Amino acid sequence: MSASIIARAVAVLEGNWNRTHTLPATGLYPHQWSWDSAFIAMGLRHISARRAGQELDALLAGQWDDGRIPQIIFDPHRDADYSPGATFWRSSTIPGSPGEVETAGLIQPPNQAWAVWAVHASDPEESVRRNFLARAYPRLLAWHEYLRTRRDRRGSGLACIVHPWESGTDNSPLWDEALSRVSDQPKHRFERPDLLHTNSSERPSDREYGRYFWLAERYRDHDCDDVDSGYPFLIEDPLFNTLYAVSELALARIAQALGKDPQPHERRSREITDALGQLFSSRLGCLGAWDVVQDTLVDKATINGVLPLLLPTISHASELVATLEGPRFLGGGTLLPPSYDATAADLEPELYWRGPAWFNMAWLSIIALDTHGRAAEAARVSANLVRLAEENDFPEYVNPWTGSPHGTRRFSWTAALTLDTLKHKDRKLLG
Ligand code: 2M8
Repeated sequence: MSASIIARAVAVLEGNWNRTHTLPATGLYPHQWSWDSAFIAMGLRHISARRAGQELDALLAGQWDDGRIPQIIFDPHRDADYSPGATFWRSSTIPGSPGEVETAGLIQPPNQAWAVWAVHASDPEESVRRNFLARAYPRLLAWHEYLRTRRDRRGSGLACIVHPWESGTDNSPLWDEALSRVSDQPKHRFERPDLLHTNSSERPSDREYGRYFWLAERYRDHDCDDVDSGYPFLIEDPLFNTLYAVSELALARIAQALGKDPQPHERRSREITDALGQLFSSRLGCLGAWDVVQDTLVDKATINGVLPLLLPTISHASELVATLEGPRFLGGGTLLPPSYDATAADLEPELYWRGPAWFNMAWLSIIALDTHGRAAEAARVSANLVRLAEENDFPEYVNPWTGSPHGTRRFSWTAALTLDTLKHKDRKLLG
């Protein structure tokens, strides 16, 4: 099995490679996405650490003066193929954007430092030859400084997202209430080129897109300025902040490798981890999200709220393990963990982030389970991840119970994380 699946996963990544980076999928997602590139690098490093480094270099080249690493770096030749594209964002007219490339103004979850460390560790000699860590470190520092100074909107120690797209879990039920307060009538008349590549029943609705555009438009029209008062969508997402804390641990390793002091990063990671503990809901047995505008906990069980288990010192770890292994996620006959509570009446098993199982979340769950000594369940999820990827041509997501494939196929992070899963047995965080 393994030889042919490795060859096929490599072929997906080769086919989606575009000069300096990997497209998530050639039709549906024709640009470079931030957290996709970090997940992709986790797999690419097993084929070529050099290419994985290039992928991350290309991403870091899109950094803005304020430190943000943008959600998307656009390929100018494909502007008509994805919406909103470079023409919508017109980033080069916004002060502080990078001159060389056009980007989105939003961000995505901060898994980039984790990926930089993983790529370095996979081939330290190649990394040193390319001066990879020394070049990446100041950029990653600026990125985390941006999150700390511009995105901690209530002084909790956690970073806020200002748009569902920034979570990477775009139409998760976690954002429903906040979105219901947002107008669905943007000025921009948007197209839906995404619907040329997937069934509309597997994508957000036009109404949701209206709200996404309204928020993006408002953010863009304020020059993507994070001190815009009266902004209606400010949420602390538990997964975004978990990856932030993991990435601080990675920065500690990077600092040490460069002969610098790792302690500030270890301290910062602890602060984020402790602050995350405040989002725990004992009713759910996992974390909710914090709505900063309403000052309330969004009390819904999603995979975002279970994955803080990635952090070895997260509080309520035994409850989180029980929730991940219980009926809401892995205990109810599912093959991979659903993105939303399997016991929720409104779960939709084939609709994007409202129920389907995603391979990046399954991969993170494997590491979380191994981190907390649950090797047998980690091995079961690993075997299912590899089998469902192989049988279905590396789909974007699957029905958690039947494993039927949905969304696009030959999806890059599915292929990359399959390669990484095949490579590792007992996973350790940052291993
Ligand atoms: C999806 O999000 C984009 C917007 O960023 C979209 O729906 O068009 C999400 O699954 C996100 O997590 C992912 O990074 C992106 C590209 O794969 O697609």
